[in-house]
Amino acid sequence: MVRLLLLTICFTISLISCNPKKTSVPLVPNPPAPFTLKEVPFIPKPLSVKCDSGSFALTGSTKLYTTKPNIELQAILKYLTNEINGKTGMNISNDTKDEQDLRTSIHLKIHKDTILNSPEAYEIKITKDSLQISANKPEGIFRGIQTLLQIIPQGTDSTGQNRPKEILLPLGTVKDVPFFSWRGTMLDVARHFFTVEEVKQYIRVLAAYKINRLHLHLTDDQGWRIAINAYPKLTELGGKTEVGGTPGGYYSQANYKELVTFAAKHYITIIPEVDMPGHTNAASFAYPFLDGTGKSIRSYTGMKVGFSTFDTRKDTVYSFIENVIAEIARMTPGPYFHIGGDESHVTKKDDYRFFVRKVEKLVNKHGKKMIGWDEIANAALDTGSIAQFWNNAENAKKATEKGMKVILSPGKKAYLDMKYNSKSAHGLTWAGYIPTDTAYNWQPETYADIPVESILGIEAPLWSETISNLKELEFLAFPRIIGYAELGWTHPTQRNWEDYRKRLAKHATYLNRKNINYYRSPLIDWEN
Ligand code: TNX
Repeated sequence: MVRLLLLTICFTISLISCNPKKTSVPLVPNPPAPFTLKEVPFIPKPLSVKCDSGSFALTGSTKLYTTKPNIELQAILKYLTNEINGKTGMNISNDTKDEQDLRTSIHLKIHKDTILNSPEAYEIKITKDSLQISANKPEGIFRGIQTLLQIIPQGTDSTGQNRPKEILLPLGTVKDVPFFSWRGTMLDVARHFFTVEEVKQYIRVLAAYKINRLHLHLTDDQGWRIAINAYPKLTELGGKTEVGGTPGGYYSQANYKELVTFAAKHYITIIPEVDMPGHTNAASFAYPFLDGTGKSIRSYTGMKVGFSTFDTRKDTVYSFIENVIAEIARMTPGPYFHIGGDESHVTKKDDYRFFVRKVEKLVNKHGKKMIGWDEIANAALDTGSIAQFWNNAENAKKATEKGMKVILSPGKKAYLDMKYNSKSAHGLTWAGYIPTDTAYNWQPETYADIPVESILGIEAPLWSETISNLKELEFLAFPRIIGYAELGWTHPTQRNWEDYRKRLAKHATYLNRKNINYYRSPLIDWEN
Protein backbone atom coordinates (compact mmCIF):
# COMPACT_ATOMS: atom_id res chain seq x y z
CA MET A 1 0.00 0.00 0.00
CA VAL A 2 2.76 2.44 1.06
CA ARG A 3 4.69 1.39 -2.04
CA LEU A 4 1.72 2.14 -4.23
CA LEU A 5 1.32 5.51 -2.60
CA LEU A 6 5.02 6.28 -3.13
CA LEU A 7 4.79 5.22 -6.74
CA THR A 8 1.76 7.42 -7.26
CA ILE A 9 3.59 10.38 -5.69
CA CYS A 10 6.68 9.79 -7.88
CA PHE A 11 4.50 9.51 -10.93
CA THR A 12 2.68 12.74 -10.10
CA ILE A 13 5.91 14.59 -9.41
CA SER A 14 7.42 13.48 -12.69
CA LEU A 15 4.28 14.58 -14.48
CA ILE A 16 4.26 18.09 -13.08
CA SER A 17 8.00 18.48 -13.02
CA CYS A 18 9.67 20.51 -15.74
CA ASN A 19 13.01 18.80 -15.38
CA PRO A 20 13.72 16.80 -18.57
CA LYS A 21 15.98 14.31 -16.71
CA LYS A 22 13.03 13.00 -14.73
CA THR A 23 11.16 12.20 -17.91
CA SER A 24 14.04 10.27 -19.50
CA VAL A 25 11.88 7.15 -19.24
CA PRO A 26 8.87 8.45 -21.13
CA LEU A 27 5.51 7.93 -19.47
CA VAL A 28 3.74 8.50 -22.75
CA PRO A 29 4.78 6.81 -25.96
CA ASN A 30 6.52 9.77 -27.48
CA PRO A 31 10.02 11.06 -26.79
CA PRO A 32 10.72 14.04 -24.56
CA ALA A 33 11.66 17.35 -26.17
CA PRO A 34 15.26 18.40 -25.55
CA PHE A 35 14.01 21.19 -23.28
CA THR A 36 10.90 21.96 -21.22
CA LEU A 37 8.55 24.91 -21.49
CA LYS A 38 9.84 26.30 -18.20
CA GLU A 39 13.34 26.46 -19.66
CA VAL A 40 12.30 28.73 -22.51
CA PRO A 41 13.70 32.24 -21.81
CA PHE A 42 10.43 34.03 -22.51
CA ILE A 43 10.44 37.83 -22.68
CA PRO A 44 8.01 39.20 -21.62
CA LYS A 45 7.60 36.52 -19.00
CA PRO A 46 4.10 34.97 -19.25
CA LEU A 47 1.61 34.74 -16.41
CA SER A 48 1.78 30.97 -16.11
CA VAL A 49 3.65 28.10 -17.71
CA LYS A 50 2.76 24.47 -17.01
CA CYS A 51 4.76 21.53 -18.32
CA ASP A 52 3.60 18.11 -19.48
CA SER A 53 5.89 15.28 -20.53
CA GLY A 54 6.35 14.18 -24.10
CA SER A 55 6.70 16.22 -27.24
CA PHE A 56 5.00 17.68 -30.28
CA ALA A 57 6.82 17.04 -33.53
CA LEU A 58 6.97 20.05 -35.82
CA THR A 59 7.72 18.68 -39.29
CA GLY A 60 7.42 19.69 -42.90
CA SER A 61 3.98 18.10 -42.96
CA THR A 62 2.62 19.89 -39.88
CA LYS A 63 -0.44 21.81 -41.02
CA LEU A 64 -1.63 25.17 -39.80
CA TYR A 65 -5.25 26.11 -39.79
CA THR A 66 -7.95 28.25 -38.20
CA THR A 67 -11.45 27.22 -37.20
CA LYS A 68 -13.50 29.43 -39.46
CA PRO A 69 -12.72 31.25 -42.65
CA ASN A 70 -11.84 34.62 -41.16
CA ILE A 71 -9.77 37.04 -43.21
CA GLU A 72 -7.98 38.45 -40.21
CA LEU A 73 -7.02 35.03 -38.90
CA GLN A 74 -5.96 33.91 -42.38
CA ALA A 75 -3.51 36.84 -42.48
CA ILE A 76 -2.19 35.92 -39.04
CA LEU A 77 -1.83 32.32 -40.17
CA LYS A 78 0.23 33.39 -43.14
CA TYR A 79 2.42 35.50 -40.88
CA LEU A 80 2.95 32.53 -38.56
CA THR A 81 3.73 30.18 -41.44
CA ASN A 82 6.35 32.57 -42.82
CA GLU A 83 7.88 33.12 -39.40
CA ILE A 84 8.11 29.38 -38.64
CA ASN A 85 9.60 28.61 -42.03
CA GLY A 86 12.05 31.50 -41.75
CA LYS A 87 13.12 30.40 -38.31
CA THR A 88 13.35 26.65 -38.86
CA GLY A 89 14.25 26.39 -42.53
CA MET A 90 11.26 24.05 -42.96
CA ASN A 91 8.64 24.42 -45.61
CA ILE A 92 5.39 24.17 -43.72
CA SER A 93 2.25 25.12 -45.62
CA ASN A 94 -1.05 26.48 -44.42
CA ASP A 95 -2.98 24.52 -46.98
CA THR A 96 -5.67 22.64 -45.05
CA LYS A 97 -6.95 20.22 -47.72
CA ASP A 98 -5.47 16.92 -46.62
CA GLU A 99 -6.26 17.24 -42.93
CA GLN A 100 -6.66 13.45 -42.64
CA ASP A 101 -3.03 12.43 -42.97
CA LEU A 102 -1.71 14.97 -40.54
CA ARG A 103 0.71 13.84 -37.91
CA THR A 104 0.53 17.16 -36.14
CA SER A 105 -1.34 20.40 -36.58
CA ILE A 106 -1.23 23.98 -35.35
CA HIS A 107 -4.62 25.50 -34.75
CA LEU A 108 -5.53 29.15 -34.16
CA LYS A 109 -8.85 29.48 -32.42
CA ILE A 110 -11.05 32.33 -31.24
CA HIS A 111 -13.10 31.44 -28.21
CA LYS A 112 -14.85 33.17 -25.35
CA ASP A 113 -13.10 32.61 -22.09
CA THR A 114 -13.67 34.78 -19.09
CA ILE A 115 -10.30 33.89 -17.55
CA LEU A 116 -8.53 35.32 -20.57
CA ASN A 117 -10.66 38.41 -20.36
CA SER A 118 -8.55 40.86 -22.34
CA PRO A 119 -8.25 41.32 -26.11
CA GLU A 120 -4.55 40.50 -25.84
CA ALA A 121 -4.77 37.49 -23.55
CA TYR A 122 -4.10 34.05 -25.01
CA GLU A 123 -3.50 30.44 -24.17
CA ILE A 124 -1.11 28.05 -25.89
CA LYS A 125 -1.77 24.37 -25.37
CA ILE A 126 0.71 21.88 -26.76
CA THR A 127 -0.24 18.23 -26.77
CA LYS A 128 1.32 15.26 -28.53
CA ASP A 129 -0.46 15.86 -31.82
CA SER A 130 -1.80 19.38 -31.70
CA LEU A 131 -0.67 22.85 -30.83
CA GLN A 132 -3.47 25.25 -30.17
CA ILE A 133 -3.37 29.01 -29.66
CA SER A 134 -6.66 30.41 -28.45
CA ALA A 135 -7.77 33.92 -27.54
CA ASN A 136 -10.85 36.12 -27.42
CA LYS A 137 -9.56 38.28 -30.26
CA PRO A 138 -7.15 37.94 -33.20
CA GLU A 139 -4.89 40.37 -31.34
CA GLY A 140 -4.50 37.83 -28.56
CA ILE A 141 -3.66 35.12 -31.10
CA PHE A 142 -0.97 37.41 -32.53
CA ARG A 143 0.57 37.98 -29.08
CA GLY A 144 0.46 34.22 -28.47
CA ILE A 145 2.27 33.62 -31.74
CA GLN A 146 5.18 35.72 -30.46
CA THR A 147 5.37 33.41 -27.45
CA LEU A 148 5.23 30.33 -29.67
CA LEU A 149 8.06 31.72 -31.82
CA GLN A 150 10.18 31.98 -28.67
CA ILE A 151 9.48 28.30 -27.96
CA ILE A 152 10.53 27.12 -31.42
CA PRO A 153 14.32 26.86 -31.52
CA GLN A 154 16.35 28.27 -34.35
CA GLY A 155 16.57 25.52 -36.95
CA THR A 156 19.14 26.69 -39.46
CA ASP A 157 22.39 28.53 -39.25
CA SER A 158 22.72 31.78 -41.16
CA THR A 159 23.94 29.95 -44.27
CA GLY A 160 20.71 27.93 -44.38
CA GLN A 161 22.58 24.69 -43.59
CA ASN A 162 21.41 22.07 -41.09
CA ARG A 163 17.75 22.14 -42.02
CA PRO A 164 15.99 19.89 -39.53
CA LYS A 165 13.37 17.33 -40.61
CA GLU A 166 11.70 17.47 -37.26
CA ILE A 167 11.76 19.79 -34.25
CA LEU A 168 10.45 18.42 -30.96
CA LEU A 169 8.55 20.97 -28.91
CA PRO A 170 7.82 20.40 -25.21
CA LEU A 171 4.25 19.82 -24.07
CA GLY A 172 2.31 22.00 -21.69
CA THR A 173 0.22 25.12 -21.39
CA VAL A 174 1.03 28.84 -21.35
CA LYS A 175 -1.65 31.22 -20.11
CA ASP A 176 -0.93 34.86 -20.46
CA VAL A 177 -2.44 38.30 -20.09
CA PRO A 178 -0.76 41.72 -20.14
CA PHE A 179 -0.53 43.84 -17.00
CA PHE A 180 -0.79 47.16 -18.88
CA SER A 181 -2.74 47.78 -22.07
CA TRP A 182 -0.31 50.50 -23.24
CA ARG A 183 3.16 49.18 -24.05
CA GLY A 184 4.78 51.59 -26.37
CA THR A 185 7.75 53.35 -27.74
CA MET A 186 8.15 56.70 -29.46
CA LEU A 187 10.39 57.43 -32.40
CA ASP A 188 11.48 60.99 -33.17
CA VAL A 189 11.59 61.15 -36.97
CA ALA A 190 11.78 64.97 -36.84
CA ARG A 191 15.29 65.59 -35.46
CA HIS A 192 16.56 62.97 -37.88
CA PHE A 193 14.41 61.33 -40.48
CA PHE A 194 13.98 57.54 -40.61
CA THR A 195 12.78 55.91 -43.82
CA VAL A 196 9.68 53.73 -44.18
CA GLU A 197 11.94 50.66 -44.49
CA GLU A 198 13.84 51.55 -41.30
CA VAL A 199 10.63 52.03 -39.32
CA LYS A 200 9.23 48.75 -40.67
CA GLN A 201 12.36 46.92 -39.62
CA TYR A 202 11.97 48.36 -36.10
CA ILE A 203 8.25 47.42 -36.03
CA ARG A 204 9.02 43.77 -36.86
CA VAL A 205 11.19 43.47 -33.77
CA LEU A 206 8.92 45.53 -31.49
CA ALA A 207 6.09 43.13 -32.34
CA ALA A 208 8.22 40.16 -31.28
CA TYR A 209 8.27 41.61 -27.76
CA LYS A 210 4.52 42.39 -27.72
CA ILE A 211 4.91 46.18 -27.94
CA ASN A 212 1.53 47.52 -29.08
CA ARG A 213 1.98 51.29 -29.57
CA LEU A 214 4.34 53.22 -31.82
CA HIS A 215 4.17 56.97 -31.35
CA LEU A 216 5.74 58.93 -34.21
CA HIS A 217 7.04 62.39 -33.34
CA LEU A 218 6.43 63.82 -36.81
CA THR A 219 7.22 67.51 -36.42
CA ASP A 220 9.64 69.68 -34.53
CA ASP A 221 11.79 72.80 -34.91
CA GLN A 222 14.17 71.00 -37.23
CA GLY A 223 11.73 69.41 -39.68
CA TRP A 224 8.20 68.50 -40.74
CA ARG A 225 7.89 64.87 -41.87
CA ILE A 226 4.33 64.30 -43.04
CA ALA A 227 2.86 65.65 -46.27
CA ILE A 228 -0.25 67.79 -45.74
CA ASN A 229 -2.14 68.45 -48.98
CA ALA A 230 -3.51 71.79 -47.82
CA TYR A 231 -0.03 73.09 -46.92
CA PRO A 232 2.55 71.67 -49.34
CA LYS A 233 5.35 73.95 -48.13
CA LEU A 234 5.45 72.16 -44.77
CA THR A 235 7.32 69.29 -46.38
CA GLU A 236 8.73 71.20 -49.38
CA LEU A 237 10.75 73.22 -46.88
CA GLY A 238 10.46 71.31 -43.61
CA GLY A 239 11.21 67.97 -45.25
CA LYS A 240 14.66 69.13 -46.29
CA THR A 241 16.24 69.91 -42.95
CA GLU A 242 17.28 67.97 -39.87
CA VAL A 243 19.76 68.18 -36.99
CA GLY A 244 23.29 68.63 -38.25
CA GLY A 245 22.25 70.06 -41.63
CA THR A 246 21.82 66.73 -43.47
CA PRO A 247 18.96 66.52 -46.02
CA GLY A 248 16.17 65.04 -43.85
CA GLY A 249 13.15 63.63 -45.64
CA TYR A 250 9.42 63.17 -45.15
CA TYR A 251 6.59 60.67 -45.55
CA SER A 252 4.16 61.16 -48.41
CA GLN A 253 0.58 60.39 -47.40
CA ALA A 254 0.94 57.05 -49.20
CA ASN A 255 4.09 56.33 -47.15
CA TYR A 256 2.30 57.16 -43.92
CA LYS A 257 -0.66 54.93 -44.80
CA GLU A 258 1.75 52.13 -45.67
CA LEU A 259 3.37 52.46 -42.24
CA VAL A 260 0.04 52.53 -40.44
CA THR A 261 -1.12 49.40 -42.30
CA PHE A 262 2.15 47.59 -41.71
CA ALA A 263 2.01 48.42 -38.00
CA ALA A 264 -1.64 47.28 -37.83
CA LYS A 265 -0.66 43.89 -39.29
CA HIS A 266 1.67 43.61 -36.32
CA TYR A 267 -1.11 44.72 -33.95
CA ILE A 268 0.71 47.97 -33.27
CA THR A 269 -1.26 51.23 -33.16
CA ILE A 270 0.46 54.27 -34.64
CA ILE A 271 0.05 57.48 -32.66
CA PRO A 272 0.87 60.53 -34.78
CA GLU A 273 2.29 63.58 -32.99
CA VAL A 274 2.27 67.13 -34.28
CA ASP A 275 4.11 69.04 -31.58
CA MET A 276 2.65 72.48 -30.73
CA PRO A 277 2.48 75.32 -29.74
CA GLY A 278 6.26 75.07 -29.13
CA HIS A 279 8.70 73.01 -31.22
CA THR A 280 7.15 74.65 -34.28
CA ASN A 281 10.02 76.44 -36.02
CA ALA A 282 9.81 74.25 -39.14
CA ALA A 283 6.07 74.97 -39.54
CA SER A 284 6.50 78.71 -39.02
CA PHE A 285 9.43 78.76 -41.45
CA ALA A 286 7.12 77.31 -44.12
CA TYR A 287 4.09 79.46 -43.15
CA PRO A 288 5.23 82.58 -41.27
CA PHE A 289 1.67 83.57 -40.29
CA LEU A 290 1.81 80.76 -37.71
CA ASP A 291 4.66 82.33 -35.77
CA GLY A 292 4.05 83.89 -32.40
CA THR A 293 7.58 84.98 -31.51
CA GLY A 294 7.64 88.03 -33.78
CA LYS A 295 11.20 87.19 -34.76
CA SER A 296 12.31 86.47 -38.29
CA ILE A 297 12.21 82.73 -38.84
CA ARG A 298 15.08 80.77 -40.35
CA SER A 299 15.37 77.06 -40.78
CA TYR A 300 16.95 75.41 -37.74
CA THR A 301 19.29 72.41 -37.53
CA GLY A 302 20.64 72.75 -33.99
CA MET A 303 19.59 70.91 -30.84
CA LYS A 304 18.14 73.62 -28.59
CA VAL A 305 14.53 73.46 -27.45
CA GLY A 306 11.93 75.93 -26.25
CA PHE A 307 12.46 78.94 -28.55
CA SER A 308 9.51 78.67 -30.93
CA THR A 309 5.76 79.11 -30.56
CA PHE A 310 2.63 79.42 -32.65
CA ASP A 311 0.58 82.57 -32.33
CA THR A 312 -2.13 81.29 -30.00
CA ARG A 313 -4.53 84.23 -30.50
CA LYS A 314 -5.06 84.08 -34.26
CA ASP A 315 -8.03 82.31 -35.83
CA THR A 316 -6.01 81.48 -38.94
CA VAL A 317 -3.62 79.47 -36.78
CA TYR A 318 -6.50 77.31 -35.54
CA SER A 319 -7.82 76.75 -39.09
CA PHE A 320 -4.34 75.61 -40.05
CA ILE A 321 -4.23 73.25 -37.07
CA GLU A 322 -7.70 71.91 -37.79
CA ASN A 323 -6.82 71.16 -41.42
CA VAL A 324 -3.63 69.38 -40.37
CA ILE A 325 -5.46 67.34 -37.72
CA ALA A 326 -8.23 66.47 -40.20
CA GLU A 327 -5.81 65.15 -42.84
CA ILE A 328 -3.78 63.11 -40.38
CA ALA A 329 -6.83 61.83 -38.46
CA ARG A 330 -8.37 60.57 -41.70
CA MET A 331 -5.27 58.46 -42.43
CA THR A 332 -4.95 57.15 -38.89
CA PRO A 333 -7.14 54.19 -37.88
CA GLY A 334 -6.01 54.34 -34.23
CA PRO A 335 -8.09 56.42 -31.81
CA TYR A 336 -5.33 58.84 -30.70
CA PHE A 337 -3.80 62.13 -31.80
CA HIS A 338 -0.80 63.54 -29.91
CA ILE A 339 -0.47 67.33 -29.79
CA GLY A 340 2.94 67.48 -28.07
CA GLY A 341 2.57 70.52 -25.84
CA ASP A 342 6.02 70.21 -24.22
CA GLU A 343 8.61 72.86 -23.49
CA SER A 344 6.62 75.82 -24.81
CA HIS A 345 8.93 78.16 -22.95
CA VAL A 346 8.13 81.25 -25.03
CA THR A 347 4.35 80.85 -24.94
CA LYS A 348 2.67 82.87 -22.16
CA LYS A 349 1.07 80.61 -19.53
CA ASP A 350 -2.48 81.80 -20.20
CA ASP A 351 -2.00 81.57 -23.93
CA TYR A 352 -0.70 78.02 -23.50
CA ARG A 353 -3.74 76.92 -21.50
CA PHE A 354 -6.10 78.61 -23.94
CA PHE A 355 -4.32 76.93 -26.85
CA VAL A 356 -4.32 73.39 -25.46
CA ARG A 357 -7.99 73.54 -24.57
CA LYS A 358 -8.90 74.82 -28.02
CA VAL A 359 -6.81 72.21 -29.81
CA GLU A 360 -8.31 69.47 -27.62
CA LYS A 361 -11.73 70.37 -29.03
CA LEU A 362 -10.37 70.16 -32.58
CA VAL A 363 -8.83 66.76 -31.95
CA ASN A 364 -12.13 65.51 -30.51
CA LYS A 365 -14.08 67.02 -33.40
CA HIS A 366 -12.06 64.84 -35.76
CA GLY A 367 -12.86 61.73 -33.77
CA LYS A 368 -9.65 61.29 -31.79
CA LYS A 369 -8.62 61.26 -28.16
CA MET A 370 -5.99 63.86 -27.36
CA ILE A 371 -2.65 62.94 -25.85
CA GLY A 372 -0.05 65.50 -24.80
CA TRP A 373 3.18 65.67 -22.79
CA ASP A 374 2.58 66.25 -19.07
CA GLU A 375 2.51 70.08 -19.34
CA ILE A 376 -0.97 69.86 -20.89
CA ALA A 377 -2.39 69.02 -17.46
CA ASN A 378 -2.13 72.75 -16.68
CA ALA A 379 -5.02 73.45 -19.02
CA ALA A 380 -8.69 72.82 -18.19
CA LEU A 381 -9.09 69.58 -20.11
CA ASP A 382 -11.61 66.87 -20.67
CA THR A 383 -11.15 63.72 -18.59
CA GLY A 384 -10.94 61.70 -21.81
CA SER A 385 -7.59 63.23 -22.73
CA ILE A 386 -4.32 61.55 -21.80
CA ALA A 387 -1.17 63.03 -20.26
CA GLN A 388 2.24 61.55 -21.00
CA PHE A 389 4.42 61.94 -17.92
CA TRP A 390 8.02 62.61 -18.99
CA ASN A 391 9.36 65.12 -16.51
CA ASN A 392 7.08 66.68 -13.96
CA ALA A 393 5.33 64.57 -11.32
CA GLU A 394 3.22 67.59 -10.27
CA ASN A 395 1.76 67.74 -13.77
CA ALA A 396 1.05 64.01 -13.70
CA LYS A 397 -0.72 64.49 -10.35
CA LYS A 398 -2.81 67.34 -11.75
CA ALA A 399 -3.79 65.11 -14.66
CA THR A 400 -4.97 62.28 -12.42
CA GLU A 401 -6.86 64.72 -10.20
CA LYS A 402 -8.75 65.79 -13.31
CA GLY A 403 -9.57 62.13 -13.98
CA MET A 404 -7.22 61.90 -16.95
CA LYS A 405 -5.23 58.75 -17.65
CA VAL A 406 -1.44 58.86 -17.67
CA ILE A 407 1.21 57.18 -19.81
CA LEU A 408 4.51 56.72 -18.00
CA SER A 409 7.63 57.89 -19.82
CA PRO A 410 9.78 59.27 -16.99
CA GLY A 411 13.02 60.63 -18.47
CA LYS A 412 15.20 59.16 -15.70
CA LYS A 413 13.96 55.63 -16.30
CA ALA A 414 12.35 55.30 -19.70
CA TYR A 415 14.26 57.54 -22.11
CA LEU A 416 15.89 55.41 -24.79
CA ASP A 417 17.98 58.39 -25.89
CA MET A 418 19.88 58.60 -22.59
CA LYS A 419 23.39 57.18 -22.77
CA TYR A 420 24.04 53.81 -21.12
CA ASN A 421 27.20 55.25 -19.53
CA SER A 422 29.87 57.88 -20.19
CA LYS A 423 31.34 55.79 -23.00
CA SER A 424 28.15 55.46 -25.10
CA ALA A 425 28.79 56.64 -28.65
CA HIS A 426 25.26 58.04 -28.96
CA GLY A 427 22.72 59.60 -26.67
CA LEU A 428 22.16 62.54 -24.34
CA THR A 429 22.63 62.79 -20.58
CA TRP A 430 20.21 65.41 -19.25
CA ALA A 431 18.16 62.78 -17.36
CA GLY A 432 21.27 60.81 -16.33
CA TYR A 433 22.76 57.59 -17.65
CA ILE A 434 20.34 54.69 -18.07
CA PRO A 435 22.21 51.38 -18.02
CA THR A 436 20.31 48.20 -18.85
CA ASP A 437 19.52 47.39 -15.20
CA THR A 438 18.26 50.90 -14.36
CA ALA A 439 15.94 50.71 -17.36
CA TYR A 440 14.43 47.46 -16.02
CA ASN A 441 14.65 47.90 -12.27
CA TRP A 442 11.74 50.18 -11.45
CA GLN A 443 8.08 49.70 -10.78
CA PRO A 444 5.84 51.64 -13.15
CA GLU A 445 2.78 50.59 -11.12
CA THR A 446 4.01 52.53 -8.06
CA TYR A 447 6.09 55.20 -9.76
CA ALA A 448 5.77 58.77 -8.41
CA ASP A 449 2.69 57.78 -6.40
CA ILE A 450 0.46 57.84 -9.43
CA PRO A 451 -2.55 55.64 -8.63
CA VAL A 452 -2.27 52.46 -10.66
CA GLU A 453 -5.88 52.83 -11.90
CA SER A 454 -4.80 56.04 -13.65
CA ILE A 455 -1.87 54.43 -15.44
CA LEU A 456 -2.50 53.25 -18.97
CA GLY A 457 0.96 51.80 -19.23
CA ILE A 458 4.46 52.71 -20.27
CA GLU A 459 6.09 54.20 -23.33
CA ALA A 460 9.82 54.57 -23.95
CA PRO A 461 10.68 57.57 -26.16
CA LEU A 462 13.65 57.57 -28.52
CA TRP A 463 14.61 61.15 -29.39
CA SER A 464 16.92 61.35 -32.36
CA GLU A 465 19.20 64.35 -31.91
CA THR A 466 22.24 62.02 -31.78
CA ILE A 467 21.16 59.18 -34.08
CA SER A 468 20.49 59.24 -37.81
CA ASN A 469 20.19 55.67 -39.09
CA LEU A 470 18.81 52.26 -38.14
CA LYS A 471 22.06 50.93 -36.69
CA GLU A 472 22.34 53.89 -34.31
CA LEU A 473 18.65 53.60 -33.44
CA GLU A 474 19.14 49.93 -32.61
CA PHE A 475 22.15 50.70 -30.42
CA LEU A 476 20.08 52.96 -28.15
CA ALA A 477 16.86 50.93 -28.31
CA PHE A 478 18.25 47.44 -27.74
CA PRO A 479 18.35 45.83 -25.28
CA ARG A 480 16.54 48.44 -23.15
CA ILE A 481 13.28 48.33 -25.11
CA ILE A 482 13.07 44.58 -24.42
CA GLY A 483 13.08 45.35 -20.69
CA TYR A 484 10.37 48.00 -21.12
CA ALA A 485 8.32 45.45 -23.03
CA GLU A 486 8.48 43.18 -19.98
CA LEU A 487 7.72 46.07 -17.57
CA GLY A 488 4.57 46.73 -19.55
CA TRP A 489 3.42 43.17 -20.03
CA THR A 490 4.51 41.04 -17.10
CA HIS A 491 2.76 41.01 -13.75
CA PRO A 492 4.87 42.86 -11.13
CA THR A 493 5.19 39.74 -8.95
CA GLN A 494 6.76 37.87 -11.88
CA ARG A 495 9.47 40.45 -12.60
CA ASN A 496 12.97 40.13 -11.23
CA TRP A 497 16.23 41.57 -12.58
CA GLU A 498 18.40 38.51 -11.86
CA ASP A 499 15.97 36.21 -13.61
CA TYR A 500 15.44 38.71 -16.44
CA ARG A 501 19.15 39.18 -17.15
CA LYS A 502 19.60 35.43 -17.57
CA ARG A 503 16.71 35.24 -20.01
CA LEU A 504 17.92 38.33 -21.89
CA ALA A 505 21.37 36.73 -22.28
CA LYS A 506 19.72 34.00 -24.35
CA HIS A 507 18.06 36.52 -26.67
CA ALA A 508 21.45 37.24 -28.23
CA THR A 509 20.71 34.41 -30.69
CA TYR A 510 17.56 36.16 -31.89
CA LEU A 511 19.13 39.63 -31.95
CA ASN A 512 22.19 38.40 -33.84
CA ARG A 513 20.08 36.49 -36.29
CA LYS A 514 18.04 39.65 -36.98
CA ASN A 515 21.31 41.54 -37.39
CA ILE A 516 20.36 44.03 -34.69
CA ASN A 517 23.09 46.36 -33.53
CA TYR A 518 22.23 45.99 -29.84
CA TYR A 519 24.44 47.35 -27.08
CA ARG A 520 26.27 44.39 -25.56
CA SER A 521 25.82 45.58 -22.00
CA PRO A 522 28.49 44.10 -19.70
CA LEU A 523 25.71 43.51 -17.15
CA ILE A 524 24.46 40.65 -19.29
CA ASP A 525 26.38 37.38 -19.83
CA TRP A 526 25.38 37.20 -23.50
CA GLU A 527 25.18 33.60 -24.62
CA ASN A 528 26.09 34.11 -28.23
C1 TNX B 1 13.01 66.63 -24.06
S1 TNX B 1 10.70 64.84 -23.72
C2 TNX B 1 12.12 66.80 -25.09
C3 TNX B 1 12.55 66.62 -26.48
C4 TNX B 1 14.02 66.29 -26.56
C5 TNX B 1 14.37 65.32 -25.45
C6 TNX B 1 15.76 64.82 -25.51
C7 TNX B 1 10.03 66.02 -24.34
C8 TNX B 1 8.60 66.03 -24.23
N1 TNX B 1 10.78 66.99 -24.90
O1 TNX B 1 12.25 67.76 -27.24
O2 TNX B 1 14.28 65.73 -27.80
O3 TNX B 1 14.16 65.95 -24.23
O4 TNX B 1 15.98 63.83 -24.56
